[in-house]
Amino acid sequence: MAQDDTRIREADLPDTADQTVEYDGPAGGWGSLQGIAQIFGKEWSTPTAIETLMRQNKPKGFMCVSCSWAKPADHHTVEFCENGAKATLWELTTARCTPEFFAEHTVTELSGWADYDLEMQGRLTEPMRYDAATDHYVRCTWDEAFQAIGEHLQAIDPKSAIFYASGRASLETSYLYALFARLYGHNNLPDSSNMCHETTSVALKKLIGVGVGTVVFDDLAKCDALFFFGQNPGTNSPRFLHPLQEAVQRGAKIVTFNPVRERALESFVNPQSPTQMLTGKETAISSQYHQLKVGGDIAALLGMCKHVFAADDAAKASGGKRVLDVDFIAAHTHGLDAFEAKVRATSWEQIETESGLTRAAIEAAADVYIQAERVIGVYGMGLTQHVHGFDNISMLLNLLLLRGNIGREGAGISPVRGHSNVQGQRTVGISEKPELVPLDKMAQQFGFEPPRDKGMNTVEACHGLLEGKVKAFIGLGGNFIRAIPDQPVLEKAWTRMQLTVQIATKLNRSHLVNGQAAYLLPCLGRTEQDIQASGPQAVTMEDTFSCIQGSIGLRQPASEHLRSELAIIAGIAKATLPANPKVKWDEWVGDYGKVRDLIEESYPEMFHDFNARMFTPGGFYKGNDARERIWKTPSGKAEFNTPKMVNSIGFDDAPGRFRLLTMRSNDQFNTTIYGMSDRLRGIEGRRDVLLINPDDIARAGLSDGQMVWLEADAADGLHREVGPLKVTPFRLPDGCLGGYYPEMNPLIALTHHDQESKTPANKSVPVRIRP
Ligand SMILES: Nc1nc2c(c(=O)[nH]1)N[C@H]1C(S)=C(S)[C@@H](COP(=O)(O)OP(=O)(O)OC[C@H]3O[C@@H](n4cnc5c(=O)[nH]c(N)nc54)[C@H](O)[C@@H]3O)O[C@H]1N2
Ligand SMILES: Nc1nc2c(c(=O)[nH]1)N[C@H]1C(S)=C(S)[C@@H](COP(=O)(O)OP(=O)(O)OC[C@H]3O[C@@H](n4cnc5c(=O)[nH]c(N)nc54)[C@H](O)[C@@H]3O)O[C@H]1N2
Ligand SMILES: [Mo]
Repeated sequence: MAQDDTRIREADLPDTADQTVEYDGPAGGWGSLQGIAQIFGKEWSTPTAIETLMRQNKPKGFMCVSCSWAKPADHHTVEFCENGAKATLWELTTARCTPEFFAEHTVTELSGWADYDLEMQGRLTEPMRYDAATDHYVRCTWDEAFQAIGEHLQAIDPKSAIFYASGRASLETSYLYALFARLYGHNNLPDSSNMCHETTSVALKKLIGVGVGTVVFDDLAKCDALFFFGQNPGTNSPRFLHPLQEAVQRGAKIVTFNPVRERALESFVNPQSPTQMLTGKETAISSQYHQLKVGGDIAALLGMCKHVFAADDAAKASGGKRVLDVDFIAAHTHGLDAFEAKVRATSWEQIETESGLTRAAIEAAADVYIQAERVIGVYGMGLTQHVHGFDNISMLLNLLLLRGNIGREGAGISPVRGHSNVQGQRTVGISEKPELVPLDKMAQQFGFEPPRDKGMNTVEACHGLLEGKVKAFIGLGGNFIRAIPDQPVLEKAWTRMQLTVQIATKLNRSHLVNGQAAYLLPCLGRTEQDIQASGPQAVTMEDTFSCIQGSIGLRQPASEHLRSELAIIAGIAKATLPANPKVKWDEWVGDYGKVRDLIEESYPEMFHDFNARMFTPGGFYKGNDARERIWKTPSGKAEFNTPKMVNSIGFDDAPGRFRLLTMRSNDQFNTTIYGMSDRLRGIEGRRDVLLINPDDIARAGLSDGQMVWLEADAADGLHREVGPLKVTPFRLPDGCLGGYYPEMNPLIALTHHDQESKTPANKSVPVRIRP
């Protein structure tokens, strides 16, 4: 779309009627522009905001603060989407959350406010200390904050501290944060990835030897078919819709498995195409859409594999071309026999019951798979956030391995990552797993003995907190308390900590639940200029396709008191740790290029010539062994995994028990709620809804619009409830309910997580409805 088209005023936009149940329009199109205008009204059309947006995701511009989608070398004039624009404008807001604001409201009062109202106060402007005597946040200087935090950290056992990171902070900041943790003495480095794609990091690492996807951006233009399992590009990675549309237009097939009919996977109008915008012509995206049961993916994938084996049997019998890639399987894989036996032993009847799909539907999907030479399997939280999430991912991998779809152009497995640098944080050492970090190298680089024991991940940190083992928490961004399961229980335990420190751009719930000493430290956002001793600084990020790219902020900072995340980490570290001639915090803050040199020294294969390559258009690729068919697994091969169960939910279907899936709306970025419109699902004006299909409404004796409560039905029997919620008819499979994240989080038991990675199982929570 031409540059002028971004200057749409609200008045130019068509009205959309309030629709409570279904939205028939396509994703993208005018609706996406209106979505931006509705929230940002005045702010969005100011010339400087437009100018900022035009620099988004471009070489020498800044990288989107929203998701981790690729920033292609061959970019569009407007290389941002509805949600990327919202995230940027959210950071550019003119509202300010100042010390005067905190003087007017006690923390207890603020903790009664809605999440939305908290963030609406705008950007934090000055470092604040919590004063328990008056229950207010009060202004303090940076030096006071650093000094006090350093003294608290010195007074406790380092192993009782948690250093959390939400996946936005740059590679430079993340590297230093992890280094600080280890110099101080622990590996307790959980990050948002522990609630997100940790299942991927564990499953893919174990089965193909790399913890990330094998697909690169260019593969999208070369595949013959894409299979979508539980990933919603329309809301969560909207720039994905362009390559999807192109794929459809050149004849590639898209097949979707999702309990929810997500609009963008059905059809799309490209806001970058003037013709499509004017004619309203949509591209149909999925050629098949399979609305399976929540947790039904293992069964659906077993069924597809069953059909592949049957087709191969027929080919063998008739002497035709084999359907299995037998050469690939022989040379590159291990474990086919056990897996094949399981597939053959699983009946179609069981597959149909567990998936909620018919045999004919599953066979139709498998036929697309068989006919395609090059296939990409895409997935998101719909596979990772289950009790048997590991097996979900392994099943998608099994299907791909049967026809050699890993390690070939135009084919592979593609987890779509969340936060803009969540994958990169893991790459440069933010990990509770010491075996993933080059500790020997770092010992040498910085002349110290790093801790070698395993640290706590997110769920373990929460258990540690409940057991009283955790004494201090530092949050590098994010909204930990709101994102985790069992929120009310953990909030109570939280206040027993000796120290809590939050580094943030905006006020959120996690800042209102404080330890005995608490600090709220405001930082620069990625869109803002970061000037240090050697001049303006750039930072780097890794996208979902493992490409690393520089980002330069250009805006005037929201307040003169803000410091960069890197400078804040360095400030705390310097006040905490004894002097070490090899650890030069001031020098590193003065020139981030020196931090990149350190990263290069620690990880020479991925980061050679880091400073020289950081502005490579499209980013530089860090490499991926599985893509080269080098399998760094114990067997030296890619592993078929035989699932022990046929669904991923980890509980039984008792009478009256439902499977609740927690979802993101089109108007939110995780716990940040931009507004009350879930346009692509036709839900407007409220988030306190319980989505349920009309048959289940009737069966449960409820009525449309009735207010009800949800109660957890967890194995531990503890009482957990959320409500009241408005019963809202919505096309979902029988026995499945939908509700919004994070409002539903008090219903999720901390112990309800993926068995292998401990990723909370947010997509299938056992609940009951109480009228
Ligand atoms: N605008 C916006 N963008 C975002 C975010 C945001 O909140 N807002 N969050 C960012 C982050 S951190 C992340 S991790 C990503 C998340 O992006 P996604 O991975 O897309 O995550 P969700 O939207 O939580 O869920 C994805 C889909 O899984 C489906 N699903 C639920 N249960 C099942 C199931 O059992 N089987 C199958 N096959 N599907 C299922 C849901 O209906 C939904 O369509 O997005 C990132 N981008
Ligand atoms: N029920 C349920 N729970 C879930 C999920 C789900 O699907 N269902 N999804 C899970 C997933 S995938 C994830 S990733 C987690 C998300 O968990 P988090 O990453 O912890 O949470 P966010 O909501 O992304 O954090 C938002 C806050 O980050 C701060 N912030 C924004 N920009 C910056 C910045 O540039 N620097 C700093 N320092 N701070 C900044 C702001 O203060 C803002 O309030 O939630 C998980 N929880
Ligand atoms: Mo995420």
